[in-house]
Amino acid sequence: MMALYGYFRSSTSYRTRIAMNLKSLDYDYIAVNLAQDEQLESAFKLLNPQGLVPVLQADDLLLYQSPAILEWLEDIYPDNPLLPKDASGRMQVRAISAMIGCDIHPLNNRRILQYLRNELSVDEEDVITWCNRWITEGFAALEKILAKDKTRGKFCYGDNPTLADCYLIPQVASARRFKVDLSAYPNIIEIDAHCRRLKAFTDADPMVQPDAPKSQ
Ligand SMILES: N[C@@H](CCC(=O)N[C@@H](CS)C(=O)NCC(=O)O)C(=O)O
Repeated sequence: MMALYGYFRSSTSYRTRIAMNLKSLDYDYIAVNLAQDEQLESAFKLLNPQGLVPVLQADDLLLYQSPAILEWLEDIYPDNPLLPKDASGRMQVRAISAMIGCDIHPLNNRRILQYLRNELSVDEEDVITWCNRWITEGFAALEKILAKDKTRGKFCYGDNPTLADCYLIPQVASARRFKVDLSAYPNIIEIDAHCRRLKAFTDADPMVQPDAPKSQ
C-alpha cells in the first residue's frame, strides 16, 4: 500500500490525490500539519529535504515534487491514462499543467505568502491583491487556450480527465479562497463544475480529508 504525506488544503497534495483517485489507487493518507510547520521538522525532512508536501512512499521509494509524482504514476500505472497518446496532445496537457504548476501556484503557495506577511509585513489585503494578480494573469491566458480548442470536450483537453485537470481544479479552489472573480473565465468554471461532479475529484476535496477542520 502506498502512503501519501500531504495536507488537506495544499494544492499540490490535492492534485496528487485527484490523480491517484482517477487511477483507482489505494493509499494511506498521512497528514502533515503545515499550520504547525510539521513539514519543517527533521523527521519530515528525512523524507523530503525540501520540507514540502506531497511525498509519496511506494515500497522503499520516496517520491517528491508533485509533477514528478504524477508522471511516475502515469508511467507505473498506465490504466486510466492521464496523458493523451499523441505527442501534440501530451504537449498541450503538460503545457496547461506547467502554466498552473510552474507559473501560478508557486507565487501563491503558503511559504511565499507567509514570507510576505511575516518578513515583509505585507498586510492581508495586499497579500490577497498579490494572489489575485498572478492567478488572474494565468487564468486569462488559460481561458484563451481552452476557448480556442474546438475539439475539447468537458475537460481541459479532449473527452477525458488528464493531468491538466488535476492541476486546474485545486488552483480554482485556491482562487476562490483568495476571492478571485472567476466570471471572466467561463471555460474554466465549466471544467471545474464538471470535474467536481466526479467521485475522483470529490473524494480528493480538501474538506473531506481526515485533517480538514470538522464542520460545526
Ligand atoms: N513544486 C512542489 C511544490 C510543493 C509545495 O509548494 N508544497 C506546499 C503545499 S502546496 C508546501 O509544502 N508548503 C510548505 C510551507 O508552506 O512551508 C510540488 O509540486 O510538489
